Amino acid sequence: MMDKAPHDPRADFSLERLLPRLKERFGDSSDDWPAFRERLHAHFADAFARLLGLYGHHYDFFWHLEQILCAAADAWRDRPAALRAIDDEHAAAPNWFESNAQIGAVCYVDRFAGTLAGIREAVPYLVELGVTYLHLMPLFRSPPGENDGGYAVSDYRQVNPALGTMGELEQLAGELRRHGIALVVDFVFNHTADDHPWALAAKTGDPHYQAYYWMFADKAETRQFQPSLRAIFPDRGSDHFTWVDPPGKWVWTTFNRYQWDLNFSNPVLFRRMLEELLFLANRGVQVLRLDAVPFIWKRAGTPCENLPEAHWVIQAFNALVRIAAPSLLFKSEAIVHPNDVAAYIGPGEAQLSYNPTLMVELWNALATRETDMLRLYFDQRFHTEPGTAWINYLRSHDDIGWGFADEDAWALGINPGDHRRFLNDFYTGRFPGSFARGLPFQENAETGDCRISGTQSSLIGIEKALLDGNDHELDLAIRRMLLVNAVIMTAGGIPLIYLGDEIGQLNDYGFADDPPRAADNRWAHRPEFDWGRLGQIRSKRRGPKPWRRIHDGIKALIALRKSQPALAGQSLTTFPTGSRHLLGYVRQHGKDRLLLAFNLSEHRLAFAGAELRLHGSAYRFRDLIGGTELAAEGDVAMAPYQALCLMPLADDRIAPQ
Ligand code: OTU
Repeated sequence: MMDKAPHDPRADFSLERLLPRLKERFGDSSDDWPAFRERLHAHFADAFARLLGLYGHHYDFFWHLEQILCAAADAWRDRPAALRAIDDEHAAAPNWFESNAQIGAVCYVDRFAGTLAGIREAVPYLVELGVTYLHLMPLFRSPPGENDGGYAVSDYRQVNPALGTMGELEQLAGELRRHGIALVVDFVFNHTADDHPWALAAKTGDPHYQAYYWMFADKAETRQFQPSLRAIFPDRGSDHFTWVDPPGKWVWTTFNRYQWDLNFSNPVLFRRMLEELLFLANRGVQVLRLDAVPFIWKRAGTPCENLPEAHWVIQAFNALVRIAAPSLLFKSEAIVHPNDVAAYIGPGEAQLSYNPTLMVELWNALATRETDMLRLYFDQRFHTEPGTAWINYLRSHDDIGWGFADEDAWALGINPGDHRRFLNDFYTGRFPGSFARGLPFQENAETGDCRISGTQSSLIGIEKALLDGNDHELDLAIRRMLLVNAVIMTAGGIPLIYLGDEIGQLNDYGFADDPPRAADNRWAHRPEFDWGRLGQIRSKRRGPKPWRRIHDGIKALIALRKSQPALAGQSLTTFPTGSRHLLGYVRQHGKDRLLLAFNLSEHRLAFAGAELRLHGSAYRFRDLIGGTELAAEGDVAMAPYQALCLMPLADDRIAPQ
């Protein structure tokens, strides 16, 4: 006889047993309970399966489960009416974020507008730009001095006093909402700052709080992990563990030594972080950017990146959010191998995700003037499930690391290691003929590897052309910039602008003189927003030329995106172009269809007209970027770095008989 798998009696757990306990949280008079109960029934199975997988081996698992569900119940009970209205609105249109009207922007509060009050004053500019999604970079209380740009959080419930208060953030969320802008903030949940109250309690020796982190009395215990870990910030050395005294222990610190990794294998920590997460949801935040997701689960003998349990933690959070704050979305930040990036995006996990792969493929195409790897990317990796969207961007507040898939490079006969060295040389400006002026970030002495810092303008050639006083190069650089922005605006998902890039801001080298920032050259591409320049661009005299051309060009692309329903969603199909320097894709949404064509080189080239006719089912097109009509009788000439957005025009000759 075959052995049957032993029956796990815990899986028979019935939610009914917990209902009386949860109902109590709402008191007698409340109308809130029925709605909560309904969503609990809809999503409990998902939450339960994930929590059982993560914490089922704890003898007191059901007590933890009850505590976790009570936290969800409390959050729903306390959820403000205005946010419940959004919950209803989004329940009726759950895929609102797939609309072509969506435009994202990201900034540091202080560097863009000084304070939260400053952000409120900047709302008219954001509205004018067409922004519908605003990511304010970490704005929570942080240690003074070095704090990794706020990514060391001392208190998730307190805004950095220099920027404002939690009350102001809540007000701002409401004001943004009234202007159709969703507020996005970070959930830095892999680590806290070493002065978070939990860390301070752990320092005094309290074992309850020490169990929130990864702490080891004996260095030998860390050796079950250390050999298989990857150095994220090699400048600080390769040891992931930091000696802290008191309490005389080794603390796991993946990033900087003052950022202590949280221990999600502890169900109490999971619940405490759920409470922080739901607290932020109830302040009016509509999207939480989940920072550093690959690192949240650790297991000895593995790289401790992208482990299955990291996904289960996010899926459990997501199921609980569906119950307690249903309109909140997650955006994952995983800057890893393309397969691993894609694994976090899904309706039951992170609905949104940064798209670092597309970003890297675009910079690669600009450096090489070749589109093969970009096309391979679109064909094989860009597609995601319905109910999800990529956040497509050209650069963030972080460095650029060459995270294309080695196998994609090999498939095209490119040696990935050599090619990464070339890209580093190119974007630091060391490669002969390079147009870029980036900085090498975290150069690894052992491997020679590095990543790249730089603003969009500095990386794309504007800084160099201005320094060289070369008008021809400046013209090419601006065309290049508008070309990649045209890809971002038309490829689907949500395009994300780092505020300042739309007015062409260059690297700011001043960080080198400011001690807390000097060692981190990512500050070069986090300049203070140049409101003076924006004022000039908008003035009657219409300001200095390159900035105006960049700004007007990007605004026109935003307007194009917003006016074309074909650009909603993410359905994208590439087609042959007749040249490896050219890229072509079809965007289709419902019955609307547009053809996009790009010349990634500084040479005039001919685009295969037969392909345009075939994929557009037309001979004539209107180019929505240049505003002209164009006949594809033969091949179509494309100017250096030209982007075409072609709307097929009805044509008698191919009308059905
Ligand atoms: C993130 O980035 C943030 O974006 C950084 O600004 C922070 O310094 C860091 O977390 C720590 O909070 O290594 O180079 O795969 O690559 O989370 C940037 C994800 C980073 C990591 C990413 C991390």
